[in-house]
Amino acid sequence: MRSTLAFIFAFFVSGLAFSQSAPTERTLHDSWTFKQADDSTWLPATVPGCIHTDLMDNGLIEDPYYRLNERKVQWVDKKDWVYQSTFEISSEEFQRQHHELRFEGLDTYASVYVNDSLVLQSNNMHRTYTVDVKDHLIEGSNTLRILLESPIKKGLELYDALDYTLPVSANDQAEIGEVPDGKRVNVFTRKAAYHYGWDWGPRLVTSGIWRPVTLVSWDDFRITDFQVSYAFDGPVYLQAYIQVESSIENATVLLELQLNDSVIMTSKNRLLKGMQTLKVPFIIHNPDYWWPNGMGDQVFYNAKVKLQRKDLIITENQVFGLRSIELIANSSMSQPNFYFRVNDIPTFAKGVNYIPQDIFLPRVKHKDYERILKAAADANMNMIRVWGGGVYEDDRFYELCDSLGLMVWQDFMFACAMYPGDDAFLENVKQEAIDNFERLRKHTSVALWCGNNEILAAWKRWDWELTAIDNQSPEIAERIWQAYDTLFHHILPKIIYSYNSGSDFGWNNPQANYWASSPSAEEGIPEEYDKGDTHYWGVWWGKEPFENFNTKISSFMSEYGFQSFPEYSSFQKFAEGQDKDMYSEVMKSHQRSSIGNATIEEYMKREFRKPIGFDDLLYMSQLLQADGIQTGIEAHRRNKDKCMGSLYWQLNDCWPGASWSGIDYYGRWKALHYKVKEAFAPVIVSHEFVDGDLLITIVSDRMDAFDGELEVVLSEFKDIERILSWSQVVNMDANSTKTVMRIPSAELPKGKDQRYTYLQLKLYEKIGIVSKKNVYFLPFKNLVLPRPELEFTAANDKSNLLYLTVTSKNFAKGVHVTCNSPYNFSDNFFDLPINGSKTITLKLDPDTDIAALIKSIELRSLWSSRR
Ligand code: BMA
Repeated sequence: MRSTLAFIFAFFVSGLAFSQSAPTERTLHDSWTFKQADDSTWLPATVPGCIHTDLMDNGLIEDPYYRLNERKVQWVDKKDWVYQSTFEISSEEFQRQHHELRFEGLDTYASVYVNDSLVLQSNNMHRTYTVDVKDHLIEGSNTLRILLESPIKKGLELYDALDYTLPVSANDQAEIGEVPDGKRVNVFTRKAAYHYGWDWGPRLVTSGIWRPVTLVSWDDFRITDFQVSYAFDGPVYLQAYIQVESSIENATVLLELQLNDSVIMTSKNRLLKGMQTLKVPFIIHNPDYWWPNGMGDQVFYNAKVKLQRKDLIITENQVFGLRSIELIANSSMSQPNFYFRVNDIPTFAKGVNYIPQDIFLPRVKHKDYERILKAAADANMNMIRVWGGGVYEDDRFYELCDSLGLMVWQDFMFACAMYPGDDAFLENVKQEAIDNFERLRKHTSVALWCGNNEILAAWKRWDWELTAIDNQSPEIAERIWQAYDTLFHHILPKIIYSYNSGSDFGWNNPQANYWASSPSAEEGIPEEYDKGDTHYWGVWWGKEPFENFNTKISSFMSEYGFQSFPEYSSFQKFAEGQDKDMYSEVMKSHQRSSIGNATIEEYMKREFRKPIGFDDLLYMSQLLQADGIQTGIEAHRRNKDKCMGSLYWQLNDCWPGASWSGIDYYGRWKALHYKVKEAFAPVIVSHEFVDGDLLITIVSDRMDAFDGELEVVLSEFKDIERILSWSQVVNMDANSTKTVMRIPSAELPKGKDQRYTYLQLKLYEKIGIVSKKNVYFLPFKNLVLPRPELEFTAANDKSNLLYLTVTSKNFAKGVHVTCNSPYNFSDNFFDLPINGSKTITLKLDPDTDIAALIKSIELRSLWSSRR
């Protein structure tokens, strides 16, 4: 009796003290400690974070990016680690009806304990796990403990349990990882593949709580998803889908839908216990569309849903742009047969491949996403490929792509390896795909879902299939292929298409596009040049000349690239004076391509004379890379009638070293990024030598026609700026390419010596020059360049910009300006004609010591760098 009374009293009191409130989300990121599982010393930890950064913060390991330190920390991934924190639950919070813990990223084999009860075991860093912890929480202090088991130990168990061997590319640097018998275990663990090493990154296999941990509490009902779908038909017909979970039966709620702050619909709805989807149709007349960068504005609508029952009000927002993006991938042999039609306009994809910005992912902050994606948009790109050996990126990444007009080619996270095909593995990746598709499909920018990177190519073209048949057996080869077929031709497309059709999951438009493998001709058919997308690696891996970019052109060039070194100021951040040699241990270790430094050297010998010093070598490697990739981009764009995409490899780095990137790990733009910006400009003048004749082509991505004038000036490097010139009126249609001038070989260079002369191509419009380019008749090593006699003046005004004017007496190739600033100049690595002058700007922080900054400015050009 006493206890019944006490219960009634407690119920009454709590009923008085607490009324239902809206769902709350509280991150649990404070007071974490960690230790090695078989150790007893707890040390402070950062969550979200990872084991390597915690060990660094506690002074237990040195920075693995510095010199050869990576080798000293390979023990870390062989250990198990434990993370622990406590958090308070107030009596008010305790009384809420539902409590869940949401883990947005556990890396990777995690056992989660709440107050010593095991509540979750996870095995996939790409998934979000949500667990009901209502029965495990107590009022007052609660303990959250997470055991993270070694991914290498777990990987080896799975590797040894399999009675055949899965082909895995050498990007898994098992030898550096000191894994017994060099076993490549990365495919067994749903963890970012590049953590195990790649040909542009170190091997540092992390463990950690790498994304937020949140306590979610709610009463009565909540909105679990809110999505707006639409179809175009003059006006746009939309449907808001509000997924609601209710723990009470027959609750009447008032639903209100707002669009851009105006109420467009209210209704009464009866909620059933459990999950349900409320649908609200509406129309937008005279819609404004979302356009990719360079084609128009990125217009967004803001939908807001409000559910109300008595004094409990729950709201949710969804920002969306209206656009249609169709992947046209038909099997016709006429090119282009693979391209994106955006709002009914065939759109040339100008872009790049993106890799994670750090091995230690939680170090990548919002400002880093902003910096890198803004750099992509500034370089006139409209597409970015999130490559399949990394991670499904942070929400912030996609929000920025939405607002910058960068369409996203999203790979699922599978790259350069055959994967297991057992039921547990397939179920795991199915859930991973659902989690990420549901999270990312809301983003206007997501244009394509691609099953994997280069796996089909490896199986069919790199002879993995034949090797599996020869070294194992035809039956085993068939089993390996079956796993591929099930995953990429059934599980993944089924998820996407069922959302498209609305059948299984209740959602539909905008339609998502799926492509099974990059590169491929069509499903299960490997790369062919006249079908589908291609990765062209004849330049670099095949040592083919840069000129081959002019002819090796497919419908869609989704990868091609060339390496360079980071500049000297970046080198100084990860190495020392004694490492100043391309073949020093440190420089070799910060180069992970099997053919790396020797290939840079070989191409450099084709184009340039020997660099004088080590810093000259770094600089010239960048000019070389920029020239090569610019040749590629221009060739793809000139052939827009048969090629509709150019995504070079790669935008950025995950650590400091030699790589194909255009922006180094420290955010420094290489020559490549500046040249990409020019090569992807809406209108370009471009050239190609065909049988010795010079062909000049204009490419326009503009949405309207324009008239202009092309001028070609034959100049000397010294003495005569204008020997002779040609001009031609040009009329360009919208979204077109046109060869506007052909100068026969006999006319070039008009009796002058090719070693002393070059051509300046300039395209004028009423407003002035819209595009320009220099053309040389010989490789740079054969040109007789004069001393340019460079000078500069610097000034700043109240706009927090430094204006730097560089002048040259004679022609200067590749003028590179450096100084002690974390920012990049507005332009760099530019050429100057005789008596040339160029003003560039640099952002200044309010506390910049301007005099010291100006003192640190240095200029170089090709002339001063080579023997
Ligand atoms: C491509 C990518 C990566 C690799 C790059 C350079 O094919 O898919 O696997 O880093 O080549 O080799």
